[in-house]
Amino acid sequence: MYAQLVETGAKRLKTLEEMSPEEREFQLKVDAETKIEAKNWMPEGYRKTLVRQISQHAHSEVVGMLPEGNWVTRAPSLKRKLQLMAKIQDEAGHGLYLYSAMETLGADRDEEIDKLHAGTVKYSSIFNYPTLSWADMGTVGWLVDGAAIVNQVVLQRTSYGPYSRAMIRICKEESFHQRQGYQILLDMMREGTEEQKEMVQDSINRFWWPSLMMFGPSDDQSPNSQQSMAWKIKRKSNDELRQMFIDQTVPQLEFLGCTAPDPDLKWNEERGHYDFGEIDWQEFYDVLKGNGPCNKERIETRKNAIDGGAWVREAAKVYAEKKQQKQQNAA
Ligand code: BYC
Repeated sequence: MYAQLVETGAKRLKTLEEMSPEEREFQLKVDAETKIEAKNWMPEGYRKTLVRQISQHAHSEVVGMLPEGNWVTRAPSLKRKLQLMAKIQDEAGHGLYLYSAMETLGADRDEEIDKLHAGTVKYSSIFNYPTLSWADMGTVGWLVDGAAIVNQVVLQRTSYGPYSRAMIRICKEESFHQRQGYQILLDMMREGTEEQKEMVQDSINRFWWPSLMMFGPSDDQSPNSQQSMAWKIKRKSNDELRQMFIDQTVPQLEFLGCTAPDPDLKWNEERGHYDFGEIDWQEFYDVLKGNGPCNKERIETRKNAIDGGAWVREAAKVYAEKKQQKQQNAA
């Protein structure tokens, strides 16, 4: 029904009548669930919103490798080590699909990565928390990938074709991630020592609230949602997704024999949903501002990885150029 936001004191969306013919045609296409493709006309705001969201998403996948990378050398068995490495490699792949989807919108990958390193763009708040024990590998897989799946399953129906197709593939891999995480926790709870069981509960206590924050601010505090929903970039609101996540996660939590650090968490028969306590939004915004426990360390590590890998990129480029030259000479 609506396309672009217009400033009229209070922010509201343009009506179809207020739109230019191009904007109207675009909006009707979105309303009819026709995917928007890279070469189609699109409002500049739509393009910018997608570049912002997809690049943040790509950065999250890449920075998201670091908390788990922390435990590769300390995995308790070869099987667990291989599973963890496979998961981390999948996250790198997700970053690559997403950067590619972003490039279809005319954005430059190197420029966007430079912005990440300069601290001027965001990535998911969750990756600014430390992974302190092996149980965190289970909790990250179960809660963090679990929250990511709830958000991403819906994004498979996002209006921009390349993003939607990247999401379909990513979701398949995320399901494995979530299950391997849950299995780690289940094994620790069923076969572990008392100390290992306590480790699981401690890990859940630390990751519970930050996982709920992954869905973003509540709907009335989310500046981008109204427009993104109208453009069908987002298909469900932050609060709707958060509630879906809680409803599906609490039975899994109970099955583990663990609890959430939330005294207000209880089933509400009337609503048909779990009620839950107030999220500490101050903590969320502090992390977004760069003041989370690991923000500085994460960016430093990414910068060092890029700088340290410069010689590999350089060597690969020279090799490719030489190979091409050889082929041309032979032709
Ligand atoms: N962290 O108006 P809002 C993964 C920002 S990684 C940081 O609601 P929007 C995985 C938001 O960007 C999962 N920032 O925004 C990888 C905005 O700031 P700007 C990553 C956040 O975009 C490895 C401001 O707050 N998933 O799967 O409509 C291992 C206001 O928010 C966060 C995605 O990126 C946050 N949590 O909605 C394991 C999914 N929340 O840009 C797992 C794709 C909000 O205006 N993204 N902000 O300065 C989305 O679905 C949406 O961008 C969000 C936010 C729901 C996250």
